[in-house]
This record gives sequence, C-alpha cells and structure tokens, in this order.
Amino acid sequence: MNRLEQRLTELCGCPVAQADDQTLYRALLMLVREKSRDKCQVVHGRKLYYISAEFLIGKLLSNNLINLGIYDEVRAVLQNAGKDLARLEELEAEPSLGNGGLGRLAACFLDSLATLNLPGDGVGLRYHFGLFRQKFVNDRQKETPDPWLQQESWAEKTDILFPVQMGGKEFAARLYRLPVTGYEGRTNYLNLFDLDSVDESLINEGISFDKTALAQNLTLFLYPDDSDEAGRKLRVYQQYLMVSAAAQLILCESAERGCCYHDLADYAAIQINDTHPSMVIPELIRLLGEKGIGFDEAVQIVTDTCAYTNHTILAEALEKWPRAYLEEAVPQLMPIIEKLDALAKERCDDPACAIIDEQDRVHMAHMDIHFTHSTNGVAALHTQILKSSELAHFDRLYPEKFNNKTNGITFRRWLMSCNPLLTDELCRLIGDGFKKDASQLKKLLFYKEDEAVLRRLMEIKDQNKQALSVWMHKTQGVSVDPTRLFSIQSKRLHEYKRQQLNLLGLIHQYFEIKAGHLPPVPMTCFFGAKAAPAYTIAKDIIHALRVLSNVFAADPEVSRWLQIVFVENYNVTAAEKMIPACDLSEQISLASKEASGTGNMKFMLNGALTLGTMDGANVEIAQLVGDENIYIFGQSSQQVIRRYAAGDYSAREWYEGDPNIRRAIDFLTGEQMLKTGDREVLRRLQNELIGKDWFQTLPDFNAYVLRRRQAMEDYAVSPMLWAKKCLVNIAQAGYFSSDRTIADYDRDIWHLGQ
Ligand code: 26Q
Repeated sequence: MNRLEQRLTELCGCPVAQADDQTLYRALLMLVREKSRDKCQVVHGRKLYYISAEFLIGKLLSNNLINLGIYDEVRAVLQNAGKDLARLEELEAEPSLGNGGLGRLAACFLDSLATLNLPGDGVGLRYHFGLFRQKFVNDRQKETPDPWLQQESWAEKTDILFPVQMGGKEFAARLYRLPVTGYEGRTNYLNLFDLDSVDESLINEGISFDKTALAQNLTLFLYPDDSDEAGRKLRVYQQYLMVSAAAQLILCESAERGCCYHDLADYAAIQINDTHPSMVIPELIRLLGEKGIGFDEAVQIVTDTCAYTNHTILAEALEKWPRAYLEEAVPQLMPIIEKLDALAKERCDDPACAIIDEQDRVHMAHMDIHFTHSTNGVAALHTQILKSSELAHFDRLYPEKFNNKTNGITFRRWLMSCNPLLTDELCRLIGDGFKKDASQLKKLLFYKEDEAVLRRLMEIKDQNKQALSVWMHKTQGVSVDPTRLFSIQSKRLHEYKRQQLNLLGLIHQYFEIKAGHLPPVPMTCFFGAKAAPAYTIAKDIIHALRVLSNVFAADPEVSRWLQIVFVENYNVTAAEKMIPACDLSEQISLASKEASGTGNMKFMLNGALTLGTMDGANVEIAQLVGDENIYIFGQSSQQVIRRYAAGDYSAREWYEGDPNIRRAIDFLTGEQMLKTGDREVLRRLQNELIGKDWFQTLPDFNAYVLRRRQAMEDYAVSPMLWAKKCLVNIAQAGYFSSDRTIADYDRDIWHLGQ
C-alpha cells in the first residue's frame, strides 16, 4: 500500500475498497485540505485582494487533485479498489456563485495567481444559493434555487467576525475560507463572508423570497432580481457587507504584517472587479479616518492601493445608485462620497465626469476612475472603445490611468481537466512545458502538415463528441449523432450576444432544406444559456429556440440535416463537457458590445474554429490565427458605433426590403411554430425584431448565413484542411492563458511580493 492509499484508508476509517462513495468523497476532500495547507506561504511585501461579487469556481475536486499533482495517483488507487473518480465527482455540487464571464474570470485569476506563486486572495460573499437552476416547462424557462452548500464543503468556517453597520443596524460578517492551490504552486484563499442569521426557509415559490428581512436574506442568493425596488436595495446592502468586511480584513492582515496604515499601498493591492465592489473606496477612507488619518491623505492612500476593471460598455449595466438608497443603507458613507464628488468636480467641470449627477444618482464607475490609480478594459478593442468613446472625458483627464489587460482562462481547468485526450496528445507531441508556459503551445505549428497528427486531432474531437452525446442522453434524455458537425453557442442569454441571429439563421436553413438546397453536412446546433428572471425578451428567445427545435425534430426531411439542442441548466460542469466537443464556436455578438468574451478562448484552445464578429477578444483571436483560420463576418465596431450615432437604423426597412429576412421572421408566428409555441411570446419577439432590433441583427443576417455555410462546406469537403485550421487555433491559444493575463496585471498594476 503506498502512502496516499494509506492516508485515504485512515481518512475513510476503512480500506478504500470497502468505503462507500460518500465516505470516499469526504476523505478526498480532507486529503486535499491537508495537502493544500502544506502549500501556504508567509506573505512578503504587497498582497493582492481581488474583490468580486462573483466567483464562478465550478466543481473543485478534480481541479485540486490536478493542481496538487496527485490526480493520476488518486485515480489509480481508486481504480485498484474498484472505485471510479468520475462517479465521486458527481457527488460534488457545483458552486454557481457567478452569472457568467466576470465571475468565471475571477475564478481563473485565483488559479493563475496561486500557480504563479503570487500572494493574492479573492474576497466575496458566501451566497447560500448561486445562480438559479434552470428548468424548461412547456419550453419556457423556470427558475429554482440551486443549493451547493453540502455537509462537506470546501469553504471552512472561521471564528473571524467583522462588525458591519447597515440601515441603522449592526451585523456580524463571518469569514469562511476556501483554499485555492495553484498548479505546482502555492495556496491562497478565497475569503467569503456570510451572516449566521441567514435563513433558507425564507424562500417561497421558485426563487422568490422576502426581500425586506435583511438579517435573514442578505447572502441567500447571488444578485437577487434587481427588477424591483426591494431587490435593488438588497444589492446595495450585499455590496456593502462585502466591501466593509473586505476592507476590515485587509487592514487587519496588513497591520499584522507591520503596516502602520499610512503605508497601506506597500502592503495591499486591491482590484475592484467591475463596479460591484466600488464602495470599498469610501469605506476604506472612512476606516482610515477612524485610525486617525486625515481625509486628503486617506484619499491618496486609497487611490494608490486600488485599481478598477471595467467589464462592459453597455450603459444600462453601469451601476448608478439613487442617493436616497445609499443614504438609507450606508449613511456613514454619504459624507465621504459627497466630499469625493466635490473633489472630482474641482478636478473637472464636465458634468460627464461627476460622481453625483444632476438627478442625484451616484455613478460608481466615475468614483472608481477618479479614485483609483488604474482603469483597465478586458480586451484590446474594448479598452480602445472605452478610451475613444464611452470614457473619452476621463481618458483626457487621466490618460496615464487607462490600460488594457486582455482576459484569459486557466488551462488547468479548460484544457488539462476537461480535455485529457487532447492534453495527453499535446504532451506527446511537444512535451508538457505548455502546462506552465502556455506560449509553448506554438511548438504545435511544427506539425501543421503532418497528416497523422491532424488525423489524431480529429479522432480526439470525435471521441469528445461521443462523450458529449452520452452525457446528453444520460442527463437530459436527448439523442445526438456525434458524426455531425457540432456548432455551439453557450453564454448568458442577452440580446447583444445575439442568440436571435443564430435563431434566424437556423430558420433560413430550414427553408433551404425544404427547397431542396441541402447543406454540405448534417449539423447539430447546441445552445446553453440562462436568461435573467426579469428579462422578458431573453426568455422569449429561449422559447423560440426550444420551439424551433421541436419543429425540426418533428420533420424527418429536416431532422436528417439539422437539429437544435437547447441544453438545460448550462453551468461550468456542462461547459466542461460541451467545449471539448465543439467544431464551430459561435461568437456572434454585435461588434463593439462584447467587452471580451472568454468562452471564445476556451473553444479555440480545445480546437474549435470561431464563427464570429470582429468584437471583443475575437479581434485578437483573428490576428493570431490569420484570416484563413477563422470565419469572420458582419459589421465592424466602427460601422456599428456610427450607425448608433446617426440613429438611422430601421429594422423595418431591412424586414421589408429583404425577402429572406422577412420569411425567417414571419416563420416565428407561423403554423409550424404555433404547434408547440406560445403565440403571445412569439409575437412579442417578432415585433421586437421588426420594430426595434436594438442590436442590429438584420444587417448582419446575410453575412452570417453565408459565412456559416462556408464553414460547413470546408468541414465537409476537406477534413484535413479543417484539422489544420484547428491545429493552428490550438497552437495560437497560448496568449489567452490567464497566467499571461495575471503576469500583465502584476507587471503593470499590482507589483506583488515587492
Ligand atoms: C449590474 C447592476 C445591477 C444588477 C446586476 C448587474 C450586473 C451583474 C453582472 C452587471 C454585470 C454583470 C456581469 C458582467 C459580465 O459578466 N461581463 C462579462 O465579463 C467578461 C469578463 O471580463 C467579459 O469577457 C464579457 O465580455 C463581459 O460581458
């Protein structure tokens, strides 16, 4: 018996072969904890605190085993005892503590920080329920709570408590710590705060609950619905709980390491992940005041310590809180915010730069830009648009503050863990240096013309497609044929991401098939997406896609060629199955609207080709792989921005002027769709597309249809040429490792450990 088996036996209290799955899972969790603890290090110099309302970490067992370097050994020990690691993984609930890209980025960053041996912790909230679980009832989305806190949880309760005042009452924020161990690296922590008083029995039907009982509901859900007043206020309370506890933790830890507060910036770097943690700025100034530091000096200290990341260009997503909300929730911050506003107005008399505007709304992003030393966008195009249009006033005021940090993804989860076949093949071809130095993936280019390698890549893709088919059948009862071309669009449902363009394109293909113009290859189009509970049109698009899927399935003439699969409850676990099995990655947002995208990088790394617009990080993907290895279509961001400025876009003109567009849109409320579809819902979507189409789907329609057809032809006609394109994509994906992103943040903004 080797040491690992021995320790597992001790932890199980019986031989591994005799332990049941639950006991084994628990033992593995303890084993990981022990080994992670051994990798904690004393912090020297500056330490990062990445404050974020979301950490979409996904299941942790496999990842931790990989990062500790014991995955293969554990699997072997289990196998010898007749146990299956994959089955144990199924016992773990996924912590869905994030909505999408921003939360998943935070999780990738924690992995990279620990892998690069940088001292950097996450700080957030311990929501009892993450993003809702999605169900389809009559092909419409229904939301139910998604519990993840099990008996055995990775987050360990501590006896560290911080007092937080809100709405005239005091609350005690309790710290839970979740160890994050890097790949052959150190252990950092994800610090999550919670209240002991939170009461899960508050939940009513679905995900609704009493929004007024603060002590009982504060950390119950990730971002409760903000469509009503009580929900929006709750969000302010959540944010303040998070940042006040974070600020106290940071001051406490820094003081323990010798900080005298005047020199806080030498001990701590704080990254503000979008505007959700922005109140940390006035809160820190307030706390420093309590330590005897004057306002002006406190402002300077906080500016030197904090940096801000912007993740969106959409004006409606930029947080602006009515002054009255803040006065009610955090009256202690208002005098500070008012002084910051006065300072800002001294520095710049342009109303566009004000913190408090004429309508008495507090602009969180403006406070961030004035009172942090760095503002970054998340892809080259995004940063450029921020500087040239959305935040141009600020760029003129503080040109030195603006910088770009193109997003990245952790290769440990999005390659090594989710695609072991490809990982092994890469190791065989180029050695395993790429695991810690992603730029080494370029060595793969050497095999560009090697038919045996190209064939092997396609075999791996086929096996992953088979695995996805098996998983789909087992978990969702859906049959898919793995020999078809798999196209996937998986991301939050939002009009700017344009799932509706994919919908219209599919209807067009339906008509083509009906007219005898058969596609070059049979295709299955997967969708994975959740819509915000109060986002009506997004839910309508889901319904339309599900109903269209029924129409195709019921028609043998069509289903031979085309299938739509809308995956239920898309989450990190589903993504890990879908991404390695994808041939064509749909990244079709309206140019200028997607800040970066990170799904696009995951698909590329796993050997899918991108069908996309020149938006977000797609632009950088296109530059890296070259025109012949990507399918780009549609208006440019400049054309789009010009069209918005001119305000002359008329969807109706496109609808009336193009018979193909009209035919596709009219199909939505035709007889076929109404067999299983809801007339009112489909009519509403149809009216939206004809009367508004705010994200300009129709001008890109024909280009999209043509480009997708081109991709299908290439796939069908020359598999070797297709495989070569895939190889180039994998080889060039190294740039999108979050290790690179984190190294860039550290070099330009944080200077950790110094
Ligand atoms: C704001 C106000 C009120 C309620 C909710 C919100 C809110 C919640 C979540 C605003 C934004 C978010 C999440 C944004 C997000 O995920 N953005 C994505 O960030 C990724 C990482 O940088 C990018 O790749 C994506 O392009 C961007 O859409």
